[in-house]
Amino acid sequence: HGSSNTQANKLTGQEVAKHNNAEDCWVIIHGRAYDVTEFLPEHPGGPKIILKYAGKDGTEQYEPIHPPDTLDKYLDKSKHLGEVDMNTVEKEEKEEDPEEIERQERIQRMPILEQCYNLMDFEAVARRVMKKTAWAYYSSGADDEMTMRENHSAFHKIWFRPRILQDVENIDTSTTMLGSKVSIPFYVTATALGKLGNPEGEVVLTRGARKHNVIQMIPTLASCSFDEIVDAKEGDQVQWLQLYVNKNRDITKRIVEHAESRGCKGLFITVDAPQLGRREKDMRSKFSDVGSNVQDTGGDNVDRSQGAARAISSFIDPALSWKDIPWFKSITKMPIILKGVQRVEDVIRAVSVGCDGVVLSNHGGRQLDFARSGVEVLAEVMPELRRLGLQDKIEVYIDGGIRRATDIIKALCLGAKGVGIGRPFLFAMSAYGLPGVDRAMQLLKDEMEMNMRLIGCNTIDQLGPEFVDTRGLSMHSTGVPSDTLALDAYDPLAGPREKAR
Ligand code: PYR
Repeated sequence: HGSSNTQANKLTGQEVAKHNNAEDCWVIIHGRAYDVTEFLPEHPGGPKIILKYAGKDGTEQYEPIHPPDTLDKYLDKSKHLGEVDMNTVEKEEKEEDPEEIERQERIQRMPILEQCYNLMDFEAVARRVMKKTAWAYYSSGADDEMTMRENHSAFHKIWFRPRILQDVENIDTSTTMLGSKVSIPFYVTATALGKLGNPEGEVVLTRGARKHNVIQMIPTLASCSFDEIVDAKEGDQVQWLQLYVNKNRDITKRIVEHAESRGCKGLFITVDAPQLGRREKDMRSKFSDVGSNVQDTGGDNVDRSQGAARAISSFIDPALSWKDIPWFKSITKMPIILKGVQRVEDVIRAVSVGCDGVVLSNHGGRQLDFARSGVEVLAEVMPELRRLGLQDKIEVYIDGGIRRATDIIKALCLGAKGVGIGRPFLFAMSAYGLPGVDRAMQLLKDEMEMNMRLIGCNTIDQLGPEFVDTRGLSMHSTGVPSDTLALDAYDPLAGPREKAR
């Protein structure tokens, strides 16, 4: 390309535009040109999406779904062609997309933040204002989405047995998780592709977590790089790492060692996703433009037309097994927690191989449909651990469907050390940015204090199984038909609705 360099040795748009096909493909990302011809068949998101930008500027598509170090990490330096004089690059005429125009109108009519009174409200707003593909990726569950909905409704089958006259003037919701003090027993669990919801991505959650003194679990498949998310923390703020285990264990070892050196206080190995589930909403939205945190060049037979989840996950090792746990223990001093345990036998096995914790989770209903809710599994696990005298050998967490502080309290009564919350913070961030995340966390804190008071407990260690009635928990059918007479008479709350059109 040397001959065509113009002023200040920059490439011109015209020069780049000549390399516009599968045999010879250059693209511009953030003002620099790259020769991706040989990389095309290896792109985890498939070659098609790159070819759409062959000879052109692909930054806008690229940005939300690739951590900033992607090109340095995965494209040989010889293919980095240098700066482009962006004044010489033809601006694409953007067609007016009617869907996007409508979305912008909905954003204009968004309820103000103070109209959101609970976590569901953020979700209702996010649904209206997010880009369709982004909403589809975040909100989708596996298959018929039975487990996804069960996660939330499982909490409706647990009822309280509050106690009275306890002097509940002072309430303290603080506790510890894996030895770290937190102000309230929830953590921000790992969720992928944060920049789909907010241009700044996961660091927004880092800031929210800091403000409220809660722990953030950093996802392997974040939009921001791992280091950006760690750099965004302050002081003694605590972060954990969620790990997808790569077929190439050298890569995994590097990730784990780096996380430990950067101060991560827990290694959460995802064990419920040897292959990512089938999320049809995501697939339907034809999310072909993906490739977050690409860890593998695997040009094998990955089907790349199946939505964001499939496209970003081809590196995950389905051969991961119990035999690997000693190896993890040999490469890190971080506590090891298995994320995605779904039966009591596996909790006991996790104790016996020396794990420090488990997260009873079905991955937000995004993996095996008809997996039971974390809270139902919890109710099965804790009595058995107590019977075996193992209850203090391991910290038990749950995630999935938690939308209210009463859900958190129910889980803690049943013996959970804490709960993970994922989508609600993503939706708060997508709709309202950091102020949304801040408000969502504050709402949970306020609900928590009030409800602790109302069941008659001042501190977290007072919560126990005697405060809940779980007899309905194993019923997977709806016990009570809807009261249609009452429905006619009932005035629903005015939610965060849009103003009249
Ligand atoms: C998910 O989409 O559920 C991932 O964990 C990547």
